[in-house]
Amino acid sequence: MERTLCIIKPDAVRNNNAGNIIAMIQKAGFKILGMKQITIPNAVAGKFYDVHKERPFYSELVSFMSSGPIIPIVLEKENAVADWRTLIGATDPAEAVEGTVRRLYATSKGENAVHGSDSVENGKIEVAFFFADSELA
Ligand code: IDP
Ligand code: MG
Repeated sequence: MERTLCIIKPDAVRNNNAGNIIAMIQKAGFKILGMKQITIPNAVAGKFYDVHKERPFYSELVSFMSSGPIIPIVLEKENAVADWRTLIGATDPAEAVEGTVRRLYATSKGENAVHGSDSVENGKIEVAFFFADSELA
């Protein structure tokens, strides 16, 4: 079984879309192994997105991700990483396929409702960033 990290981002929590997104996750057959609502300081958001530190949108992204509560969720399923990316849709909601989370709930390329790990290896690293083993069912 493969694991991936989902984060319901501050825009989606603020807009009360967390419940709808969790329903989509469960309908798609993912098992939720861990979930919590937290607010992270700028420094923690900066560390999580360290790989993007040279990108022009980095500081905007870091302030956004620390602007309010987020809900990190550990998902498990066969092919979890790729299947969650498919359900999320493209980074830019204007390019996201009909019925995807971002098409439904994202407002812009930056404020795009959810995160998904981009590889199995990064999934492991990102799960460990937010959860201790003892927090996972
Ligand atoms: P992904 O979330 O689809 O994997 P990445 O390229 O890894 O997209 O970018 C990480 C996050 O950075 C995006 O989800 C989005 O919140 C933000 N981001 C990406 N590109 C832009 C941009 O051009 N402007 C503002 N924010 C962006
Ligand atoms: Mg990414």
